[in-house]
Parts: sequence; C-alpha cells; structure tokens
Amino acid sequence: MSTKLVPAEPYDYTFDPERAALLVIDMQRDFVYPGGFGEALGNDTRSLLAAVAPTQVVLAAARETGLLVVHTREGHRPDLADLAPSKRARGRLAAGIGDPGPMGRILVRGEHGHGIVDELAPLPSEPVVDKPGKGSFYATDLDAILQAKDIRYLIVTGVTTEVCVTSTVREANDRGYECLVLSDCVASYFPEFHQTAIEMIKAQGGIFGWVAPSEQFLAALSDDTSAGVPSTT
Ligand code: C5J
Repeated sequence: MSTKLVPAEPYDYTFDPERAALLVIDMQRDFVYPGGFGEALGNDTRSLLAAVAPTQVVLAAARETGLLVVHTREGHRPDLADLAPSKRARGRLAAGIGDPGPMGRILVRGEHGHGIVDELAPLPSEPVVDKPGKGSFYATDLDAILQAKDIRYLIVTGVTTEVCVTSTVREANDRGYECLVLSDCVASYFPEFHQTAIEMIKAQGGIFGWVAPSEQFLAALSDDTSAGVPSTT
C-alpha cells in the first residue's frame, strides 16, 4: 500500500494506513456534555462539544478504511485504589474525583459520566484504554496494544488539548510514534490554551508532531493517489 500525504504543519505528514491508528482521547460525558463534571467546575463545554461532530466524521472514515481505533477514558477504580492522594486533593474541590457528581461518581469507571459520549461510542471491537493519569501511556496497556499491531502513526483527537492530548502526544513522541493532531477534533475549555498547545506541538520543526485540520486528513485517507509513494517502512 502507498503512503498517504497530509498537508500539515510544520510540513507534510506522511503515513502508512496499515500502520496507523486513530486515537480518541477522553471524549467522556463528564468532560464534554453540558451538565457534567467539566461544567460543574465552571467551564463552558461548548468548545468541547464542537469537536464531537468532526471527530465523528473522522471516526467513520477510520472505521471504513480499517484503521485501528483506540479510545481512552480518564478515570479510576470504584475503590479509588489507583487514585494518587495528590490528584484527589488537587483543586480543593467541594466535589472531586470519587464523589457524587451530576452524572454519577466523578471520574469513576462504570459511572455514566465516565462513559464516552454517545456520538463516538466505541464498537465492541475497538480497544478502550482506561487511564488513571493525563497521559494515555502512563499505567496503561496502550503501548502493548499498538506494538501488537505494529502501529507507528497516531492520528490524535480528543480532549483537552493542553492536558490529556498534549500529555499523550509527548509520551507517544518519546516512544517513537509519529503523531498527527487534528486541530478541529481536539478542544479545550480555554481557547487560548488550545491555540498555544497546538503551537507547541508543531514548533521547532514538529518537536512533538504535526497538526492539520481533519479535512486534510480525510482527503488524504480517501485519495488513492495521495502520495503515490510506495511505503518503505
Ligand atoms: C482533564 C483531560 N482536563 N482529559 N482531563 O483533566 O484532559
């Protein structure tokens, strides 16, 4: 199969679809939907909601093309045994992780708010990685899942841009994965943090990876002549 070429920043991103995975990071009700934990913290969830529709399109295209799709969820065991005291205490919140929240116990596995938004519901065949931290590789089997499929290229979507997305991209980059972040499929409660996080990823010649709008990725994925370069990897 030929490699695909996506016009991206800081320069074109080339990838082999057979070694690429779509990563959907923490698109959970508690972060994204109005009435969830994110909003209870005083955040405006509209920018996160705006990333759902373009991600839905990318998800459909990835499924159609046969890309591996991996979802992550931030959260903890019901007994909170994997919740660091520092994380539990952070923010001095009246209702924090493990406490009753608007959509069930906050960031606890199995609770309604911890689940992935309906629009992006995982298929039974798609791995869902539960993570106790911000980075998707920390204390998870994500690397093993990707290695087992010989994945090298990660197409990154999800929330929030400057927290779990950036942490994951940095971890992935150090492990040798080539990350393309889809700028309209990641979002933050804070537009200025989103913008700065995007700038940081692609700065210094792509120090952590590449950035492109999803339409560029979709065009490349569906174009048989996208790069015309036989895969050498
Ligand atoms: C946060 C995340 N923002 N998924 N989590 O606490 O980015």
